[in-house]
Amino acid sequence: MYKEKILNLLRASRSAYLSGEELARKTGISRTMVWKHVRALEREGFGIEAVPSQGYRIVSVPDALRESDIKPGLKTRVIGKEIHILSEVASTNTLAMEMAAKGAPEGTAVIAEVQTAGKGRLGRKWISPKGNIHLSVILRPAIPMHKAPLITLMGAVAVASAIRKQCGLEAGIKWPNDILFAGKKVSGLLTEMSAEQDRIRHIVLGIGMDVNMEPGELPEDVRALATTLASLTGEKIDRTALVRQLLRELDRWYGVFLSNERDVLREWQSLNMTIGNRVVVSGAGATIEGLAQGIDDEGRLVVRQDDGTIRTVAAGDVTIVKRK
Ligand code: BT5
Repeated sequence: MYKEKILNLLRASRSAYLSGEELARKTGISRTMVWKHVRALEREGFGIEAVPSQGYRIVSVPDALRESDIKPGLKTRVIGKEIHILSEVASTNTLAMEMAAKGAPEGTAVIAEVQTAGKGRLGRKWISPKGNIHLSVILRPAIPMHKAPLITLMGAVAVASAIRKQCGLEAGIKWPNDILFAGKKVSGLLTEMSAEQDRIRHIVLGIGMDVNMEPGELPEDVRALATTLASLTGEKIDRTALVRQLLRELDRWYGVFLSNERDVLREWQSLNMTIGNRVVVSGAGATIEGLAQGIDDEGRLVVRQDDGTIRTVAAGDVTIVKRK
């Protein structure tokens, strides 16, 4: 427990040194004990620099995701109360849907290092190599079915906020499910649902993030449209810290969503980079072109065509043809 506290303090201070004295004071143990725990962390694969007059700081972390690193001090209300980590799975979304059907509690998170059959929307593939984050959470909101698409928007807000907080990158959202930086995709979301009549049984919100993978892992056509957080920041990302931040942001925004979905829509608007631009929306039957005017209460995209007709689109792929 003290070891985890020390680790969390060191993680939180990122590149700044924390003195042995401060660590001892904050954890309530002696400086010698602090040193012993630091040594134990080193044996677990953490690179910790110790400078006599300044203190300790983390210089490298083991890259594997472990529940024992993610859980301590997480303090979320719902999300991540149960965490399942797998080294390999076909798809975390498929597994989470199965677990949800068998009664897994709300907030259960399924994480995989590698997916062998990662899913995108509309039967597309999500390439899921080692070094990235593949996470699905089980949700059981008491909302009518037509509100379910808002869960994707809520998830996008949480992902963009986690990236901003953890990596310092001002990522934006492209309707409905892409997180972009400088026009390139760093994360995609896939929401699946099980429902009967108008009652939602459960929703699985799946998040794929391109974090530390080698860009060469992606086929050339996809590579041209994607990027990784590591290449954007120029340094390897602490995936554990990022997963923790993501679980916290999901917890926070899911809570906001349940109490007032308009607050989520407002935040989405401020992070979005679709509205106000000329767009082409495809994949929703006919292709629609026009000005992306906004989103409605159900998260659908409202497009004004050149002849003045207003079209509302529930699903599709957006290409921004002209920025405002
Ligand atoms: C998405 O679909 O963006 C949803 C991706 C959701 C992935 C997560 S990972 C955890 C959970 N478990 C799953 O099985 N899935 C979820 P869509 O908007 O349809 O985009 C798919 C398209 O993105 C593909 O057709 C490729 O062009 C491109 N793509 C595939 N892999 C990519 C990657 N790793 N990074 C960026 N783009 C990728």
